[in-house]
Amino acid sequence: MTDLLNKPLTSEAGSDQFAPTKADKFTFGLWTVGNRGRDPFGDFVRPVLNPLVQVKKLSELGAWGLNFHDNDLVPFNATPFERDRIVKDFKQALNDYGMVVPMATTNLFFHPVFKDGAFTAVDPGVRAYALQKTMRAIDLGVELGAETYVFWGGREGVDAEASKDPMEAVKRMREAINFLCEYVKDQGYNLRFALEPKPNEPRTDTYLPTVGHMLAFISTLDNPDMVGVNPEVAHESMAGLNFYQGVAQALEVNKLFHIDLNDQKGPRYDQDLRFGSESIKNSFFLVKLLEEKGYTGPRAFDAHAYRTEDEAGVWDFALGCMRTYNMFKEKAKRFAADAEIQALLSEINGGDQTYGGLLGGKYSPEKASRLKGSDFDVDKLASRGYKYEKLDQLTIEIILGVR
Ligand SMILES: [Mn+2]
Repeated sequence: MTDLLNKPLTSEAGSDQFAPTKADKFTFGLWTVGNRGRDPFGDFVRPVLNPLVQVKKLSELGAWGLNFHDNDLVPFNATPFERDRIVKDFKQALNDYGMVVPMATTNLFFHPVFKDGAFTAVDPGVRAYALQKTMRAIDLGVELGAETYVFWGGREGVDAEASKDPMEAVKRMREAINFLCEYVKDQGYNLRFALEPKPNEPRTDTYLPTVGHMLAFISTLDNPDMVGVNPEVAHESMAGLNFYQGVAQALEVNKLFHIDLNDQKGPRYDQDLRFGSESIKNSFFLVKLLEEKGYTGPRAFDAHAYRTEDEAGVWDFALGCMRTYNMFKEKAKRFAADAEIQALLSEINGGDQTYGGLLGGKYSPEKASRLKGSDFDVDKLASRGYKYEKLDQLTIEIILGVR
């Protein structure tokens, strides 16, 4: 490995205030920088990038850690001997370059056995095999230090609607997650699950398609405290939803266990673009939320370089994700420190928030009676100007760097 590891860096991390550091807690999936640019219409455009090289280069660029699907690291058909050798070398590289593995996951979508899904497949043999593969992958993740385990239901969906009962599918998913939670408890692992929704692709429709569906599903599990969500920018955007707001709802109920950062242009196929490269305003509010509202987990990038890029372009992509996050972090600080914006926000949100004691707190018959008997000057309330045009323009001026 020495030759590979001594290859010079192709991109400079930079030394300005936006240069990523390990304190920023940036992580990348092995499948992200390792993405070889294959798509449904064209073959690989980049050679295999050895995981040990990824560890070194990402560390030098300022990343904190790496995530993987079981088969990103250990090939599907590896023997136990090969597995142990690969894991030993990977652990050594993590140690050498001060990198961590905060999250791991299972590939339950690539091999043809999973063409009808995994936990929700109609074939019981496939469902049982998916549980076995996941338990083994959980063991692997925990061995490398993972404390969060992600479930993206890659092919947990349907093409022929008549083929599956969607209520049965949700029950099967619940049974699988319940079983695997018990497995984690049985093993004494310090591991939480994060469920990742996606509305479609590769299946025509995927079960549990959005953050909202997932949060509702989690409340029906045997161990709901062990399970949260892993929202991905592109996935929620494919459903035409406001990612920032979905993440906020998850955070508000302490269910944001992990987050997959990338970008997406409109409700199309899953583009996994460089973070902040397209939806600049939504990305700004997302970073502002994560930085100001107590999210302490990894800032994980689940994206890949354009198919036009060679290896140098891959490192440009990785550094770009991290620098852009830090630029938005700086913009959020400017927003918080801007006297005019803060005065405007105070004015917008000012006034007696209890409205003379009619709002806030719990229901009481007395409060209900007072509310029903109150006189409201509806015309006065309706005539208010909210100054949102001014506020939004000031926000744009912060983001575009003129304030
Ligand atoms: Mn994606």
